[in-house]
Amino acid sequence: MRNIAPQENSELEALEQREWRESLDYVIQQGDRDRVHRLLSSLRDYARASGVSLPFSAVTPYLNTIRAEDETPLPGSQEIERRIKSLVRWNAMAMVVRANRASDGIGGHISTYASAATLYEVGFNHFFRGKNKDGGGDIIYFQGHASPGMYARAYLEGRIPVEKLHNFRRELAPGGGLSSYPHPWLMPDFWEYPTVSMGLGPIMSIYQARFNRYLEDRGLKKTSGSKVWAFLGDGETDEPESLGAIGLAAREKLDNLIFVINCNLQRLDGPVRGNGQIIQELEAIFRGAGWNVIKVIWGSDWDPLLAADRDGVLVKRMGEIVDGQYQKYAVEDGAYMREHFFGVDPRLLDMVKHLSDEQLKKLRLGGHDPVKVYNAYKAALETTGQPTVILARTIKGYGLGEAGEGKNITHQQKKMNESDLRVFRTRFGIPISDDEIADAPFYRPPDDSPELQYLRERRKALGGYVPSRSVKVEPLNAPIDPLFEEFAKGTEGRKASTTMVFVRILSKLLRDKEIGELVVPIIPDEARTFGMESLFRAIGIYSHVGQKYEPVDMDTLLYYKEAQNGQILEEGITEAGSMSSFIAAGTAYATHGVNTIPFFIYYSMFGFQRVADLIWAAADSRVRGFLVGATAGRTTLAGEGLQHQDGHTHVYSLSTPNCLSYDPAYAYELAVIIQDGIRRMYREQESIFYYLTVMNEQYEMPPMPEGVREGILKGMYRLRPTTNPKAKLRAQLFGSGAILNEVLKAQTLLEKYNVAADVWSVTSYQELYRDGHACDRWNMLHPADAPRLSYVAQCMKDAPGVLVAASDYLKVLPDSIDQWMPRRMRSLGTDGFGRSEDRARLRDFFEVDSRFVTLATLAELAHDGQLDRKVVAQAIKDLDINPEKLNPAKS
Ligand SMILES: Cc1ncc(C[n+]2csc(CCOP(=O)(O)OP(=O)(O)O)c2C)c(N)n1
Ligand SMILES: [Mg+2]
Repeated sequence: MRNIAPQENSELEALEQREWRESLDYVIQQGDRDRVHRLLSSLRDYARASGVSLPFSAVTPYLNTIRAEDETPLPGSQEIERRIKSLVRWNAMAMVVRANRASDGIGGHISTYASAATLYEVGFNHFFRGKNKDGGGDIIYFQGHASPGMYARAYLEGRIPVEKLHNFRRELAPGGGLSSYPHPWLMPDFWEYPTVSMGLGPIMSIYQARFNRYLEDRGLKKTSGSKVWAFLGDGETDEPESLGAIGLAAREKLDNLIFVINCNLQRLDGPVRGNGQIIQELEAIFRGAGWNVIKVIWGSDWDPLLAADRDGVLVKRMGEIVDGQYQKYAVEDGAYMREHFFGVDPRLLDMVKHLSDEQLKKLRLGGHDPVKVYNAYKAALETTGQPTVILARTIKGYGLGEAGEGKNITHQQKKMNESDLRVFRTRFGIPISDDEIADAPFYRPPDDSPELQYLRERRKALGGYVPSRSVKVEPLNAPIDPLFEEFAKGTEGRKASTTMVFVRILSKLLRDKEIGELVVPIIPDEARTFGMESLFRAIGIYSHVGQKYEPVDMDTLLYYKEAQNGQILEEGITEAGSMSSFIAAGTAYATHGVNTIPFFIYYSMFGFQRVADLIWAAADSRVRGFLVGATAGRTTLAGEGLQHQDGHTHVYSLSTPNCLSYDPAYAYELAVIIQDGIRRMYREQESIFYYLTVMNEQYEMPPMPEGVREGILKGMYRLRPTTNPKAKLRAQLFGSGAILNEVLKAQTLLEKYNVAADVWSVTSYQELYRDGHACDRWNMLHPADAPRLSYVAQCMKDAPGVLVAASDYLKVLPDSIDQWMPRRMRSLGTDGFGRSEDRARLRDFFEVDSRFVTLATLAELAHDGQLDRKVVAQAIKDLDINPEKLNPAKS
């Protein structure tokens, strides 16, 4: 090979480049872009095959994805839309300012909505479909901190009266107020999806989009007309939940899903990526995951400059500025921009010499330009086979000027002084006089003004107002009671675990003609652990594309069957994703008018402990369904040890007000709870959901005693009274879940010490605790009425003897109902870290087996002066208990 001198080399290269470009131009001019695609791909493959390693790049230049030449003009009146937007801006700002004047420190956010106003207004005027549109309308996750903007718009729409605006963040004010953020629990006619815990909106929206497909594929509801929009902040993308499921969205080709990320480059404290570029970073991540990425960085003002950028110097300059510096340009004046942005290259300076400093300052960014945003949304809607993410560049606190625009403090800005208000008013042309401005009054033009007429007409054409929540679902009246009858009989000598019983209940429900199709089993890669693999074949695993392969176990009875009408949502190892599916299925009664009944079955340890915030969002969403924590119990799940043995999720679950928690021991208890749950949630339409723990210890399931149904549901009932009620030494023993059997054994052991004990099954300390407090509260508030008796007190009215409770959970659970007990109660529980061991040793270690229940009862009797302490000391020997053993609560 001949050596080419560098000079000669670059000339040759320039020539080559020109020739190649001309060839490409020829193909482009033919108008077939797919051909260009194929050509370049084949060239790339050829280069690779010839040993040329091409650097990987997931990013495109720092430019808008949609070229100006490819844009369509905004339909409708841009001018009226601008005026509407200004009014919303003003009222949103005034709401926060007024709230903080009325009540200093009440909070609220001005700058989030200020930066996102165009992103929302283009949606409201052109895209967001309301419930009256075919397909049920769009599902929209509004960014939580932008809520003042949504309220301000609803005020213009006439949906929220001005009194409520006065009471923003004052929900307890007479007449009610507006909740700080989107909370369906608090505003059930308005908000549909809670979003303010950052990261949850994005992941919920992904699984919602997938669930929409599921409903359609399974013939339950036609949803293909509906889009799922998720609006999120750029700072929010740091939450693992925000990006953690984007792979699923691409894999499932969810073209019904659109993310809009408001890239104002700032979060609460300061820049999201001061030293980097969040837009480029997100582009790479989303493109890598297989999403369609649309960048909306520059507004139309920049189009002529870019058109004049023949050498690519402007594009190069745009791409080399880091976000912290871009933020600086936002707060500085035009002269600074000229000097520091354009000043690095005479060609750049030349490009803007016709623009004044003021004009430079006003060069709009893409996210503030309705035409750019409109075209991005339109392209997203037209995209097939992929979800779309729109990365829109904006300025945080846009329009606040000196009061906060682009400043690091802007997120926390809640106040505006008179001169700030005046500037804001003038900038957005709000007809409020100087005399009134100091008050920051709300402004709504007359109903027949062009703005309000336009706004109403647009919403009418798009199918009604959003956000708006209305429940239009028929109560489920199918007779389900016969399904549960067999469980009252017990297992007639056979051993079974409550997990096995649960699977049997689920299978029966699934086979039921009327409600079977509504059941949605959700499992995060744990079906075999829970013995649920028989469902694979019976009802199939949902897959939009069916099964494109021959499963290795095809010749077996229980093969791994994927099907387009499959019913199980086998989510893989993602409790967060599964929980998001649970929320989608458990709120379908409101979203889609379909009573789907989700059962999310998971390792109990990886539920409340891992995804409690999503469970909180589920509760806020008024979800219905059953969370089933399987292989539960600190000492019942043998072998697994510290990370898997759950002895505390029942304590977590108590914190969720509309979640009913149960720790049942027997088949009939579980059956009664599920049966009643379905009645309450789907027939009575109560907004509650259930947390049930089921265990893997197998024992005989007894038949259901007479008259215990109510007790099971209320939280406790007398299971086995003593045969010797007249005995001198008496005790009441309380057992739950698998530990109930230990308590029953203790009842027999205690007979040797002449102690006669009654045994109670406690199915829910949480329900007992809630009832006790509700009762006390009522009594406190109604001193003239006959006092009510808590359910615990009613049960214990004539129950003699010392009180000892044992469960496989923290001692605090029994302790929580101590105050309604007639005497002090001694609690045994599993405080501490689990161990890898067998059940017997674990129960000895945690001091919850029959021996410890016996010992605790004797110790209580001695404490009471009814028994000589020597008997207790002897019992310690008899029961082979080491008094110097480690304290499990601390070791
Ligand atoms: C899980 C969670 N952590 C922290 C917060 C507190 N918080 C509220 S807004 C905010 C900054 C938001 O920044 P970004 O997502 O960029 O939104 P922007 O307001 O800039 O649009 C933070 C940290 C929260 N709401 N949720
Ligand atoms: Mg931000």
